[in-house]
Amino acid sequence: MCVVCGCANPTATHPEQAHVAVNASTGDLHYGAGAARVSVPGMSQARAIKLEADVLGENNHIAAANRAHFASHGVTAYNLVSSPGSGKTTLLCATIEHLKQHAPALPLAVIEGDQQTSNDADRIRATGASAIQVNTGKGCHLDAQMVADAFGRLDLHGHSHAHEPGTADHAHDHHHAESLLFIENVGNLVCPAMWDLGEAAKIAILSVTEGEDKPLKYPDMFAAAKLMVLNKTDLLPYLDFDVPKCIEYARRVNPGIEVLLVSAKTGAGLDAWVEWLLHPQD
Ligand SMILES: Nc1nc2c(ncn2[C@@H]2O[C@H](COP(=O)(O)OP(=O)(O)OP(=O)(O)O)[C@@H](O)[C@H]2O)c(=O)[nH]1
Ligand SMILES: [Zn+2]
Ligand SMILES: [Zn+2]
Ligand SMILES: [Zn+2]
Ligand SMILES: [Zn+2]
Repeated sequence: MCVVCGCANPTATHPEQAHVAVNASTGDLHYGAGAARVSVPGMSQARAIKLEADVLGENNHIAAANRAHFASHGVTAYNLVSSPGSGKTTLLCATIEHLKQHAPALPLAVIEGDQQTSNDADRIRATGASAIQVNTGKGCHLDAQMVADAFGRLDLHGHSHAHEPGTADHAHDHHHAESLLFIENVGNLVCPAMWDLGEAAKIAILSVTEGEDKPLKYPDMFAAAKLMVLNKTDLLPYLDFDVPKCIEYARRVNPGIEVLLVSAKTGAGLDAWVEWLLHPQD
């Protein structure tokens, strides 16, 4: 039945507002069962689909330009996505220290996304690496334009030549050394999955304190990720987290997803993690 007016069949009665599916035996509500996979009060499913296509279409256009721009500078970009507090910044700081030892000549930089504060960019800059903080205010994810704007301000971009303002066109190809750009997205396991930033890969960081069922509860994120990093493994002895089950859940939503176990705190697993970052195609 429809929760809005109590009628028996929302799909039949309100074809433009088929926004919620109700489980007949439990009464559970599913607002993502319609064609748009999302419900917006007062908006039809068709309109929601159109709006999403328009917004994401423009974003995808900018993301494609970012991807070409990164390639022309020899930059491999990774988009780190997770819930708040999974350890993205801690892992990045540990990764930067690790790379200082093992690949000291490798240029790298970080774009830090958060709603507010420059805490994370300050933590990255304290390692000596360059970072730009992007605050989104009420926004809950980074978009491709934000990344384009931030990338242009990084040393990594390192132009001796000038761009045409507002474009990423180059009159010539760069032959720079390989370099890494880490983009730490806003802590949010939901919508960053939809937003292409021009990255080579999305990397989902899941800390073992969050529960092994997260890939099933937030499938879009784990479906979008090339790699799942299980962080805070130093805490496993104190938790009931089931690692094989978590990996099985992640592969249920994304059969091809790769998995690494790390502790940003102890450094366990960082060798394999850094190896992956340097050779993502292997
Ligand atoms: N025990 C343990 N704690 C960790 C580990 N990695 C991060 N932490 C802790 O987890 C907390 C959150 O870490 P952050 O690095 O700030 O997490 P984040 O994902 O960057 O958080 P947001 O940017 O707010 O989304 C901090 O207290 C870290 O010290 C780890 O491997 N083991
Ligand atoms: Zn109704
Ligand atoms: Zn952070
Ligand atoms: Zn969002
Ligand atoms: Zn450029």
